[in-house]
Order: sequence, then structure tokens, then C-alpha cells
Amino acid sequence: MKITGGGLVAQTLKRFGIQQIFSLPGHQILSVYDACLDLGLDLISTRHEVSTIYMAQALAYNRREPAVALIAGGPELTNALTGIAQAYYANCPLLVISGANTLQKRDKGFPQDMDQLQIVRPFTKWARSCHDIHRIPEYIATGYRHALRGRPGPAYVEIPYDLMESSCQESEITYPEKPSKLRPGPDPVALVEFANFLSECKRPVAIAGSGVLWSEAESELLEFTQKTQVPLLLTTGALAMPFPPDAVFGVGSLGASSPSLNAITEADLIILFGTRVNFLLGFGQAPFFSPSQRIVQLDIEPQEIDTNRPVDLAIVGDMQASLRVFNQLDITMPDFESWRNRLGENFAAFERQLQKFANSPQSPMHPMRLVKEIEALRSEDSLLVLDGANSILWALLASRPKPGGGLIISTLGDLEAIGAGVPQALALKRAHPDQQVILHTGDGSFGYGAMEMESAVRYGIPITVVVHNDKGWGMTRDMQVEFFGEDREIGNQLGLVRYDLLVEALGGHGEFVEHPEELKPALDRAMASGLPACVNVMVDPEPKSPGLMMFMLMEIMLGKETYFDQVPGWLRKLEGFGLDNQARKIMLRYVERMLHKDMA
Ligand SMILES: Cc1ncc(C[n+]2csc(CCOP(=O)(O)OP(=O)(O)O)c2C)c(N)n1
Ligand SMILES: [Mg+2]
Repeated sequence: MKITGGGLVAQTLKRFGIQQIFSLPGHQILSVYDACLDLGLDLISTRHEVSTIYMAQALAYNRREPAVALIAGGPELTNALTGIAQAYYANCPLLVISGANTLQKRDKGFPQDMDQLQIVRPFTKWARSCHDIHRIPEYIATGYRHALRGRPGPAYVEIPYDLMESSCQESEITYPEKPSKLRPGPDPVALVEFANFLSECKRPVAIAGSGVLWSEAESELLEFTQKTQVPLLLTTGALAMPFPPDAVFGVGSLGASSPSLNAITEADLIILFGTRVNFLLGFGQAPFFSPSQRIVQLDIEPQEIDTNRPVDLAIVGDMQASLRVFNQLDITMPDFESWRNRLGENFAAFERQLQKFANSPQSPMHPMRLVKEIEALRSEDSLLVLDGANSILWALLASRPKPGGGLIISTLGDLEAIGAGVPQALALKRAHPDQQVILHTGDGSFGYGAMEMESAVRYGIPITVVVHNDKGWGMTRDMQVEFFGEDREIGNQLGLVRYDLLVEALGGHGEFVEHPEELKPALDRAMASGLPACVNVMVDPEPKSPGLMMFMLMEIMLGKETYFDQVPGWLRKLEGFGLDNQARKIMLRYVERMLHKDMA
């Protein structure tokens, strides 16, 4: 039987167990579309190419394996590039398949002709063009393998139009097996050393990041905490995996949560499980970290070890494999009971502080009231997507892991591109129609993917979008005011936009909420509507979150020192917003240090 190049693409993906393909049409890839009809693949077509990538990202986070985006090359590829770069800087495994001009038309001035490989190379682990129809399955398998193995990331396979449309005998094709996840093992001597570090410490804390997520090591991590009694913090990258909330002592980035900040600054041993010592961990520097703390870093990527902060012990290996071996060691641990109690009390006190805002009657709504009402509605298997900036920082204070769900922070990894929320939520709901999927997004960020609410209507994907509407690019507006002055605001206002009406016009359900008591009924109606829904909630732009203040502090730490005298003013704005005395003390210590340096 004859099969087209496009047919080989679809057939190989199907054999790998891939059901969903996210795509935007273009003539070069129509033969893949045609094959999807015959093979029963779930092809979702979008309104912007970057959405195809954002959707694949979310599915990859959820499934912990490469997901597929199919685009047609030329301007389709340039449009998709931000998503590919975002995945690259988040170590998110993707297989991007692109069409391209026929070989006969290349470099002659034909429309949509460009050197595609050149622009994707900096943002992919592996990028190739396939020129032999018989080798299409092999190239797809190789791309998949590069995306999956080692530290994950995006891979790119380009198949020119003439190859997509031509045919060969399927009997001539050997389909490769689906590449499996390989798990490089740790050095056993280093693991014994790790056990020694634990037996010598008094106040250990473990911080788990996306390395645990990609390795699917959540049960091994849980077993580690049960065996050692080391208190655990989850950074933003790890929150996408299902996890019991009562097994953690702090959630989110260092700056977004004072329990995490306390635990890190007071610990005498810090264990990093697949997490980068970047901005989210204060670069491992003072005033958050101290030189006297011992640090053990476990990572699958050897080049990641020692970034920003030299570590005392490095263990290179897959997280699941490393923890599995460690958990089998016969070790006696010191008693961490009082340390655990202290951190547990900190976390409980922090939760009580947040609770005060849950019932706040102020109008427009306090951002924390919005977060708390969403959190109260979440089911045990709820999938929550957070997009925006200030909106994310508020949500991270109170959003907790769920035993059967996950939490994706849209602005994945180090690139932190805003605007992926709608497509990401859509992909999750398509893959899990029976699970609750909620997107909590800033108004600015919603604008990027708003047109995908039409895709949601077209495919009947009932996501619930809650717009945190502060009528502006909130975080950049706040920074502008703090750094340049109250009267120097320009270009950051967005005005009052009825996003709810926009979504109604696209065929979805809309709710407009101006007062806090209207919120719960509106959310209930939106969820019961069975339609893609937008709950457009007016929130007070005035309160400042600890995360925002910490962001500005980090800017100063890395060179924006001229602004350090503003820090005491920022701290005053945090009064009552959940950043407790300990965290304030740490920041003040930092300011004093800077002042001293300035005078010296
Ligand atoms: C793609 C992209 N464009 C611009 C930025 C810069 N940026 C960071 S935060 C932000 C404002 C976000 O506004 P909104 O989504 O309304 O969230 P808010 O802070 O108001 O809650 C901007 C423009 C970015 N990070 N990524
Ligand atoms: Mg906003």
C-alpha cells in the first residue's frame, strides 16, 4: 500500500501513542491533516502558531513526555518561535514538526522561503531537515529521543513540502520503536556522602524543582521525606505534578512565600532536587543564603551544578533513579522533630494571615480574596493554570498542590513569556475532559491568547478563565511607579475592557464581577454553563504582593543598586500582606548591608 510523507508523520506519531497534535494549517502540512482523519488522531487547529506550542507545552508538563506541535514553516515558524524558546529555557520536551519550501524552490525568491533551521537552532536541543521520504519515521523518532532524554527540551524536525506530498510503499518502511526515558544512575559513593551530610545536620530543607516533575519522581520524593523527615519545599516548576499538599512546608518561589524564605534562610543543609539556583532562589546568594550553609545539589545536567553558588556535594543523575537508590540505603537519621514543628507552625501562621483576606469585603476586590475563592472551588484533581505577573504572584501565595491535579505557571522557566494561559488550559482540558481546568490570568496576558476562546468554542472545550482585571500591565506599571515616580506612569494602563462580552461574542459564557459577593455565584454559573467561560473580575491594583517586592529586590541585587534606598518604602507597603517579620528582617538586613557598602 502507498503512503504519503504526511501519512508517515501521522503513522509514526500514532505508533508512539501520541493522540493530540496541535497545529495551524498551511499548504505544506495538509497531507498530515489528511492522514489524521484516517488514523483518528486528535488534531486541534488554533488561531495563532504560538498557541500550538503553548498547548504542546502544557500537555508535556501534564504527561511528562514530549508533546507535538505541527506548523507549516515560514511565517508560521517565526510566529511559533517565542513558545519554542520558552520551552527551551524551561527544559520542556516538545517535538516541533514543520513544513518547509520544496527543495526546488529554495533560495530563488519564492514566497515564504527562509532558512528555518538557522532561527530554531538556538532554541532547540536538536534541529534537522529530512530529505528522504523513507527516513521520515527515523527523523521523528530521533527528534523525540532528543526532546525526551537527558535534560529535556524542544526538538525540531522539518519536512519539505515535496516530501510531505510524495508517496512510497509502506512495506518499504521500518517504523522505529517509541524512545523510552533513560535514567542515568547516580554515583553510589556520592549517595553515601549525601547520607553523611544528613546525619551531621540539624536543620535540613529539601527544595524540589522541575527535575522531579520530568523524571516522574514524586513517589520517590515522598518516600525520601518520609524516610528522612527532611522538610520539603516545592518550587514553581514542581507544582505541575500531583502531590499531597500536607507533605510540603512551603510552596512557590522564595520571594512569593515567607514560609519558604524562612526555611531556606534558617537551614544548615539545603538539598536541591532538580532545581536551578536562579532568580527564584535568590541566586543562592546573601541575604537569602549564607556561606555557612552546606548545599547538596542533585541534577540530571552536570553543567547546571555550581551555577551561581558552588555546592558542597554534587550528584548527577536522573531524579527518580537517584532517589530510588538513596531510599534503599540503611541509614539512621537525627531527630528533626522540633525543626519540622517550627516550619510547620510558620506555614500554618502564614495560612492564617492569608485567610484574613479571604473574607475582605472591599470593592474592587482584594487580589487575595479572588485567589482564595478560586482555591476554595478547586477539586482534588483540579488542573490550575496561572498566567500574568502580579496575578501569578498573588495566586502562588495560596494555591496548593493537589493529589490528583497540577498547577502550571504559564510563564515557564527562565524566559517568563506571558500570554500562554488560554492555549495551555485548553490543551489540558482537551486531554482530560473530566477534570476541572481553571485559568487565572492577568488582563494583559489574557489578550494574547483570547482568540483561542474561539478554538475552545469550536472544539467544545469548556475551560473556565478568571481574568484578574486590574486594568493594566500591573507588574510593569508598579515597577514604573516605584523606580521612576508616581507621576511618571506611561504606557501601562489598559483601561476597562469587557473580556466577558468578548468571550460571549465568540460563542462562550461571560460573567462580569465588580463586587466580591458576586464572585462565587458567577464562578458557579460559569462552571455550570458547560461552555468555555470568562469571569472578568475587577480587582484592586493597590495592594503590593511580597513577590513583587522580592522581584524588585532581586533587580537591585544584580546591579540596580541606585534604587536600594527605596526598599524600606516597599517594605512598608507590605504591612499585613503576609510577609512576616522574619522575611522583613532578612530584607532589612540586605538594605543595611547595601547602605554600608555605599558609605564605605
Ligand atoms: C511575552 C512577554 N511580553 C512582555 C513581558 C513583560 N511583562 C512582564 S509582566 C507584564 C505585565 C503583565 O500584565 P497582566 O497580564 O495584566 O498581569 P498583572 O501584573 O497586571 O497581574 C509585562 C508586560 C513578558 N514577560 N513577556
Ligand atoms: Mg493586569
